[in-house]
Amino acid sequence: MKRALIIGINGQDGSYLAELLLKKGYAVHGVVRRAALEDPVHRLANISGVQKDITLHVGALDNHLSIYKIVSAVRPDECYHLASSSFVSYNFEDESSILSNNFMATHSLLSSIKELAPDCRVYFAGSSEMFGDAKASPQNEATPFNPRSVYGISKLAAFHLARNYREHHRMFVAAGILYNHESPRRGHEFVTRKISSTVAKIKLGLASNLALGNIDARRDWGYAPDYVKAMHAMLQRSAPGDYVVATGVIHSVRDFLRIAFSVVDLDFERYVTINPDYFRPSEVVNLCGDASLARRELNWSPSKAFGDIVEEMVLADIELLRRSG
Ligand code: GDR
Repeated sequence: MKRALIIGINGQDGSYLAELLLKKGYAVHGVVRRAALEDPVHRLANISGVQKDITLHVGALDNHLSIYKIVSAVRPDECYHLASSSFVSYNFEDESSILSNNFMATHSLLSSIKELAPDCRVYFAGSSEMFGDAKASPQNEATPFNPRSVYGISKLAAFHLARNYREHHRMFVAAGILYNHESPRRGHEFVTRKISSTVAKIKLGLASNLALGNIDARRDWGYAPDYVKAMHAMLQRSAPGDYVVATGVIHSVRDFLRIAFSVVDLDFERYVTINPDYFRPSEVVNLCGDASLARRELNWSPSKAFGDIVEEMVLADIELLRRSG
């Protein structure tokens, strides 16, 4: 039985990946923060369906020894590094923790694996934010990086570190360059879930307004359960590589809004207000991924159309609210 270790197992991607690996017969271990164990109803909700089938370890990403001890206890065959500060914040106050959580934590993990389980195959979660203000569109693995946020810079630095462990230490480290991917398990701080959960509240009479920033911002939005399949496929290759994972289709926040409100037969123009506080000082405008390499080498393709993702998210949030009374 193969052992997999998922850092950040209770997040959107970690939870879908845990389900996928359990189905494939893996022994699944996951790392969560102590605070998550103390508030399982909220913070372990994504893995509540599989919690009895997995082994959880408490770890702090900013504590090298805690990561080292977990790798030592699990000795994984595959390790998926999904935990990070994932909100693209432009606040100066967040910069230090973003750099530490995304770069230094990656170093703790890679160096621990090198010492304790050098044959372990590692997946590193890179991001389209590494392309930032991209000079070409669509982007593929050869497009130059041009990050425009501290988040993008932290991911790019960690990506180079991951490549360095691959090339210099001859470890199997694969990197996904993932574009936005959504689902009913998406965190509420991201625009898609903010919209779907507020539309559900408006439908049930629990809210009357949705305040957003730049609704003309455009993204390449895919479906999270598809994206974890690509992560797993990367670690089954004979050699590690970097892969763009994206749909190649871009939509605006406005498109998302229009569909989300139409699912409940409402017109978004009547409910949405624009709040300049939510605008970003530098918006990434050209992010659209070319996943040809993933299609060719991983046999990967997106399964769900944009409109169907939006609809699933809105209906799931309505159901969630109804169940919680
Ligand atoms: P992003 O996702 O920054 O692309 O990062 P997010 O959903 O936060 O923003 C998408 C776009 O929506 C616009 N927007 C708003 N965004 C938020 N969060 N809240 C609002 O009220 C709002 N109004 C408009 C934003 O300006 C932006 O253009 C995600 C994360 O998952 C990263 O971790 C990941 O690396 C990248 O996707 C790929």
